[in-house]
Amino acid sequence: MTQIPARPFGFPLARDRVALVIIDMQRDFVEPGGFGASLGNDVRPLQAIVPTVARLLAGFRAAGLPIFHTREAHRPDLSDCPPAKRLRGAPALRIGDPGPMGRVLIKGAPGCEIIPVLTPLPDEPVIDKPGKGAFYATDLGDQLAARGITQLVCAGVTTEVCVQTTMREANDRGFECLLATDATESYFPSFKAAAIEMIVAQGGIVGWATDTDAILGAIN
Ligand code: TIU
Repeated sequence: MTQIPARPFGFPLARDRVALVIIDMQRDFVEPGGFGASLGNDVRPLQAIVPTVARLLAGFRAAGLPIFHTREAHRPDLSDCPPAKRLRGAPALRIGDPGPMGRVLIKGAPGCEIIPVLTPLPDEPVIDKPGKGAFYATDLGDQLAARGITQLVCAGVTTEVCVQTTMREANDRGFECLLATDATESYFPSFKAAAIEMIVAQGGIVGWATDTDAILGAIN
């Protein structure tokens, strides 16, 4: 068994049971004028990880390993968006409002699409999720179980919101999760750092963390 150098200790890679999950690399989070920006955030730090996420994606494709993509995406009638989520705070644009990239976080809107450089291939499932975690109200768990996947390499945005929530959901479902630390980003550098520490603390209470080179070195 290959061990990937990681924190808090080597990740015991099971090559036949691992998948990459790229979380919410959508225009709405990464580009100006989207949901992330409407919440008052500077999106540039998220743009900076795009080449690294692309390298991780290319490595999984080259290795012939399964890849899942997620999107935070709601139905046009907002029936899967609780008012408590839509009405929270005072964003410049709420979920469902028309913005420069179409309706914010609504399936089919240009802003809801994954950024072009990371466009999923036809055999790579795209999980539309109404929550922050990718398991809540989706069939991700069933899809992973059907393929015998028990380990997730996690990347995407934002580290302490949708990525960490998804890792916690996965951890509780028995998955071993490895975060690619340079293929994830937050609008808040200190939150990213804290999220990584929370994940690896206490003997890997949520999972493991390492960089993209370590992961690519093990799978290819
Ligand atoms: N606001 C924020 O940091 N994140 C989200 O709302 N969604 C995701 O993290 N995808």
